[in-house]
Amino acid sequence: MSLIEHNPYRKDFPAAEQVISGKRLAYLDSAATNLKPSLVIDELDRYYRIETSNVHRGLYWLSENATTKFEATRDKIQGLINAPDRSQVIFTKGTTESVNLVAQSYVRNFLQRGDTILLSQMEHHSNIVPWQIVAEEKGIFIKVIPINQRGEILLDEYRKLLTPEVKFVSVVFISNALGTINPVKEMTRLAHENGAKVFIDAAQAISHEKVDVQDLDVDFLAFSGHKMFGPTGVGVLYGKLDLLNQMPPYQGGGDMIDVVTFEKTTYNNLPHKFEAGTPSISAVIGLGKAVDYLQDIGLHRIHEIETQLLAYATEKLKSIPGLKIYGEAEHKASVISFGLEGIHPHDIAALIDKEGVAIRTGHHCAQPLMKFFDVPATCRASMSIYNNKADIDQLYLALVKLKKFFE
Ligand code: 7TS
Repeated sequence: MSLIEHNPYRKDFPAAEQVISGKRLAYLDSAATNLKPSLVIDELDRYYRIETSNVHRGLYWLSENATTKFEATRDKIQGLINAPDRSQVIFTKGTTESVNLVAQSYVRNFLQRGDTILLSQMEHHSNIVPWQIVAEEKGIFIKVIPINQRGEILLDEYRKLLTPEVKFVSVVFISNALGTINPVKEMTRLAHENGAKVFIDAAQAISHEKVDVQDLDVDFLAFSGHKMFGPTGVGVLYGKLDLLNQMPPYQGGGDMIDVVTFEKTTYNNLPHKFEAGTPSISAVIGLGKAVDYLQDIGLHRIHEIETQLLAYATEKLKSIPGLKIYGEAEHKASVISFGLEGIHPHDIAALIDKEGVAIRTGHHCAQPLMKFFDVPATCRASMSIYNNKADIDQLYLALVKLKKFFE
């Protein structure tokens, strides 16, 4: 347990070591957004302090420098996810916008009335609602892949659902609410055998798991910069080239055009066809540093720390009488959803906040999942590479104190 006793990466995150209202902070809400390492913060500072300028237009040094850094992030992301071509990396605002882009540009144009989309019971609202909006309009059906009480997808039921009408499957790689790591490679293979396209929501997976788009053979994949140690306001959509080339633009504006006349406009090539307007330049440049940071540490090390954190936290929390954990999948990331018998989750979060513990409480943007477990909300402690044993001990002691208060 030495890695989580003296976590060597904690010092890289200035926000990890702070005192709020007299209490040491135990930040256990990394599934919502993770803390940022100094090298990302410094890069943002440099951009705003010295290197500010727009991209893809100026012929002066500052603009060329910003463009070079901006496009370098695309190359880094291409390497990170092993995309065959850099033009398959499209910058969006985040996972949510990436889903909306594919719903509006692909599903709206390439699915027909009577077709079916499959989603799992554990999806985040942003991997439900954008498909629903198009489905309602176009007369497309949505069916749900069921899960078991441990929070695992029922693969046999999924196989049965794959009928010829199913043209599209969208599944989360790692559940934000349960931590379940889904068998997305196998699910993609089965969907393809059925002739369906596959979208993977890798919002949580990108900082915990190997995400190799060629190995997974997915058609589309999305994630957000702020959940991989990068800034907010930027995310990525990856797509297969033939699909992206066939798809019409999602939004119109500057940068996405080739020639504009009032009679007819022609569009730019990939990836710019899908990047209308001034992008979140600082966020993209900062994201480049986040990729460097992730790769310097390496997935092996991330797994090592997170496995220790999950094991220790699970053991501590389970020792509290009346505490129930939701989601005990065999393959699970460092997320623990839980409830305490007789105490509303919101009371738990509000009271342990007074002890310096930051966790998320609520439906985690996964109301259908809460309905499945028949609870209005859960508490969620989610851990990342900067957390240590003391953070978990602080959560444990705050919960024990809270239980005494309610007795
Ligand atoms: N998909 C999953 C699995 C997520 O966890 C989230 C955000 C999203 C999609 C949407 O990402 P965004 O960056 O576009 O907002 N999840 C959470 C969460 O668990 N708590 O706050 C945000």
